[in-house]
Amino acid sequence: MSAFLQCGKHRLDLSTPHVMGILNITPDSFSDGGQYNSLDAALHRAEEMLAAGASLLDVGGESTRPGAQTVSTQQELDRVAPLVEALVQNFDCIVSLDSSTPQVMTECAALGAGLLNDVRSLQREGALQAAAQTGLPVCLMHMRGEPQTMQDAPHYEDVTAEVMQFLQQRTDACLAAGMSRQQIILDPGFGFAKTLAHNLELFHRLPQLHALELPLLVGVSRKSMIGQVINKPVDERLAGSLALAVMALERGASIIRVHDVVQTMDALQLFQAVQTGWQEHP
Ligand code: PT1
Repeated sequence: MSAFLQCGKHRLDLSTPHVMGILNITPDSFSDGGQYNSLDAALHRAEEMLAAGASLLDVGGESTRPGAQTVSTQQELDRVAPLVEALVQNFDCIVSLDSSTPQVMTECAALGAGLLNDVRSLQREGALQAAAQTGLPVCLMHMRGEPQTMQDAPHYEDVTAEVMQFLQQRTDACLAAGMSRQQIILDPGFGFAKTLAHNLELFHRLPQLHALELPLLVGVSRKSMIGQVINKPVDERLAGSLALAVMALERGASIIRVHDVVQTMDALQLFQAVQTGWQEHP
């Protein structure tokens, strides 16, 4: 497996794990200066997450949580492009674009995005070609169907085997489109077309995914799979999210996608200290 990802001009060292901060774009509410205010708020949030140690910031203009509606290409571009541009101008960081839309990938890569994160694994018409053209690394994630309907009775005979088979197929499609293995990250897609039992089994069996010999990204922060176990609302899932973050690190994940960067970096540093630093602390 390659020891790094070349994210445009930034090189991400994969010999240690990293935190990807989720940068939400609040849709502009009212007329007066809404655009400036939401951009300004996002930049402040970005600054905080980078100061806390995030290696990447994930920016998306489409919600993909269960039941979410799709947005038009123009809407997505209007939301995401100004933020990608401002992040690249203001910070020396890797901007990950959370998008499935070829035109958005192309435009945001030109603005300096460093990673393409697609929950649809480049299955939209023209997405493979657009992504390959950028030369950027891609994160391929497992999902079935579309966010709007994906939680309607998902069924698997063997969720781990079927997720792996899907990710292998999408990897092959990327290679056929001219990408190299050094550009590919895999993500089992927690919370996407999976019941709680599927999510838990997949998490338990995460080490099996290393057979694909590619870096893994895990996103479980505040998700309903945590809520279903501890019976708590989304704003009370921090400790649960941290528990799963550490378990994902133990199972070899390279990148953890989270809302709470400060707390996850603490957990990651403790993980790292135990992994490598114990000899220096007699
Ligand atoms: C993810 C991910 C993502 N998750 C990647 N990108 C979301 N690579 C967006 C719930 O059950 O895991 N990996 N981009 C957010 N999606 C969800 C899905 C949010 C499910 C919430 C839930 O609560």
